[in-house]
Amino acid sequence: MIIPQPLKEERREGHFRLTPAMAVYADPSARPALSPLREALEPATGFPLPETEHRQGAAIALIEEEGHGTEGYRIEVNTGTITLAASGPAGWFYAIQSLRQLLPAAIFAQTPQTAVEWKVPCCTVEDRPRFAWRGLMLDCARHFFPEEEIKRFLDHMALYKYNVFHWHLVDDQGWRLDIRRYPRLVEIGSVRAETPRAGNRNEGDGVPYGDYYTQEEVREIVRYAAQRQITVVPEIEMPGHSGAAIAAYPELGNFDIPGYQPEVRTRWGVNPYLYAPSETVFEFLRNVLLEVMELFPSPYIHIGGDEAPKEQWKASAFARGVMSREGIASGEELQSWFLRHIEDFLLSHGRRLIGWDEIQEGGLSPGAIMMLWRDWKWARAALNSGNQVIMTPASHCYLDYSQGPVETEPEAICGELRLENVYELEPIPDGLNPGAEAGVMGVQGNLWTEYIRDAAHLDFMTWPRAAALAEVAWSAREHRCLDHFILRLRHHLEGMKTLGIRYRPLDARFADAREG
Ligand code: TNX
Repeated sequence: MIIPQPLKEERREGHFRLTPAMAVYADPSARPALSPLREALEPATGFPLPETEHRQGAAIALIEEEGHGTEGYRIEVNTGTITLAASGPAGWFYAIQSLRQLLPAAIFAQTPQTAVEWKVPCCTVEDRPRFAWRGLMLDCARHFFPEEEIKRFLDHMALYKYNVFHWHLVDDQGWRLDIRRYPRLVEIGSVRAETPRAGNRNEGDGVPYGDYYTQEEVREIVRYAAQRQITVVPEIEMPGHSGAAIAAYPELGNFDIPGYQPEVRTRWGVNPYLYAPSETVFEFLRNVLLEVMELFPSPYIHIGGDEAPKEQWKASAFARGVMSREGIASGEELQSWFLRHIEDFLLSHGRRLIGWDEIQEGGLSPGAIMMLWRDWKWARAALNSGNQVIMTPASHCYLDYSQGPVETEPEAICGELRLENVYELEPIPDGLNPGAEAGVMGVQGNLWTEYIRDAAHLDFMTWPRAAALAEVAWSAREHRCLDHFILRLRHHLEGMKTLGIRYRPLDARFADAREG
C-alpha cells in the first residue's frame, strides 16, 4: 500500500518472500543505492543483504534504466526477484521507499522481528512525481528542535517522498543560526526573556528560552538530508520578522524613530520592528548570506518578506530620505527595492530568491519565486506574469491549525484544517493564461511552531496530514481518491506507530473506510 499513490500500480497473484540468505545486485551506477536499501530492510529483517556481482541469482537488483527522469522509477516484483529500476539516485531512493511500503508494517521496526513473514505482493509499479517541489517547512525560531529531532523529521519526510526541507531559522522570537561574523546574533538574538504561557497567550511564563544550531550541526543536517534526496532551503527573514537580529545589533533597525527599543520578542504575532533600508543593513545581510550560502548548497535562498508593517519606515526620516532619493512612493515599493538588492546579490552567487507572497505587493521581480500563503489572486498574478510559484495556501497547507473542532483539539494558533481538506487541495489555480500552470513548482506544508513546543506535538500536528499533502504533491490529479487514500493510510498508521510517530488518530468516521 503505497503513499503517495504511484502513477501505475498493477498487482498480480503470488508473493516474493525475503529470506535471510538473499543477495543484492547493483549496476555500477546504482551501487550508492545499496546503503539506503540496507538501511530500509536490514534493521527489521535482520538479513545482511550481501552484494553479489551477478544479476543472475540476486534476489533484489538495482538497475539503471533510461526514461525515468530524475525522480521516477520502476519496481518489478515476481515470485523469484525484485527489480528496482531508475535513471538516477533519487529514482532508486524512491523505489526503495515504495518497496518498504509494500512490505508488512513491521518493516519499520528498528530491531529484528523474527515472527514476521516478509512477503511482497507480485506487482509492477511505474512512478514519477507530478510536482518537482514537495516541501515541508519547520519553524525552529518560535520553538527549537534539536539536531536529532530534525533528523527524525527528515526520515519521515523521505518516506513520503518529500524533497524540500524549508528551514525557518530566524524570526522575531529567536535567531537560531550561528553566524561567525556576527556573534551577537546567537549570544543575544537566540534568547528571549519568556514565552507565552500554555493556555493563555497574553501572559508570559517568566522562563528564558533559547538555543541555536552551530555550523557543524547545520552541515550535518544538510548532509543527512541530501542522503535522503532532500534539499534544505534556509529562510533568513527580511525586512520584517527580524526583531531578534535588530535586538542583537540595534544599528540595523530604524533607530531614528521615537521610542526605539528593540528586543527579542516574547509574544507571537506581527512585530513592528524591521530592518532600516540602509547600506549598514545591506552589508550585514550580504555577510550573513555569504555564510548561509557556504552552509547550504541549495539553489534557492528564502528571504521571508512576509508581514512587514511599513509604519517604522514611514516614521523614520532616514527611510523617508531613501524613498525620496530613489523616487519610491510607498512602503511596499521600498520593500521591493530592498529585496531587489538582496536578489541581485544572491543571483551574483548563482542562487535564486524565494519570498512569501507579500514580495509582490510593491512589484515582483521577474526572477523571484513566490510562495503563496494568502489569497490565490497573488498566485494567479505571479504565474500570469511568468514567475514561478510554490503553493502553500494557509487554507490547505497550514499544519499548525487544529485538526478538528478547536474546542476538542490541543491548543493551536487558530482555525481548523482537517485531513480531508488537506487532501482536497488542487494546487493549480484557475484563471491562468495558457501555459502559465507550468510555473507552479509544487506544494508545501508549513509547521509554524508558536503552539508546537516539542517533538511529540510536532509529530501529532504533522502526521497524518503530511501524508495527505505528499499525495497532493506527488500523485497524478486523476488518481486522487479520498476513500482509497484513507484505506492505505490505515495500513500506514501501523507503520507510523512502529516508527514511533505520535500521529493524530483518525476521526471515527474514517476508522472503517472501505474501498469503494
Ligand atoms: C503567519 S505565514 C506567518 C507566521 C506565523 C503564521 C502562523 C507567514 C509567511 N507568516 O509568522 O507563524 O502565520 O500560522
